Amino acid sequence: MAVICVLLLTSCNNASVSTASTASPITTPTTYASASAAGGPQPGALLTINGAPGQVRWTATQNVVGSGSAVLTMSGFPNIDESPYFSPSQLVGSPGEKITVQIVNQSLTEFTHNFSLNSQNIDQDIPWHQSVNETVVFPSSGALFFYCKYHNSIGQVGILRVSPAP
Ligand SMILES: [Cu+2]
Repeated sequence: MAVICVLLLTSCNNASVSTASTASPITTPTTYASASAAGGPQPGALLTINGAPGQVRWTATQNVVGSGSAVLTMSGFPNIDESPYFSPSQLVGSPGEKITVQIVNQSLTEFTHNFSLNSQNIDQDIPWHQSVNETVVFPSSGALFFYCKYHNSIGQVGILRVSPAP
């Protein structure tokens, strides 16, 4: 039911939203993380990770090794005050691997979100119910953090990792 409502909202909204030059309407379906990896954090948990620009509101991890691309959605948990998150919250790739990430703002409420990755000079707003493609590069080791500069203090932080999930 929630998914149907969101899809209806999306199609209604697309008719009236002006298209920013760097953004395009959402074309991907709404998905919510519904299960965590075995033994991993529970979806919705706030993780404190050294070096991160805020706590990570955990959704899921996705292995993108060799895939060249990923879809990153930005929304909120309806049952946790719409706390903003990235889904998946962690992408696992090869050292130095370059991928194109489609970043989709499908918030239930009219929020502008943002994708920032300081070391790669990315600071990109994504208007409500629009999406943007960005090229990102995995680090040579360890992890890099991306975040929404408007909501990183309340958990909208994600991870590019070249080693297994925490
Ligand atoms: Cu945000």
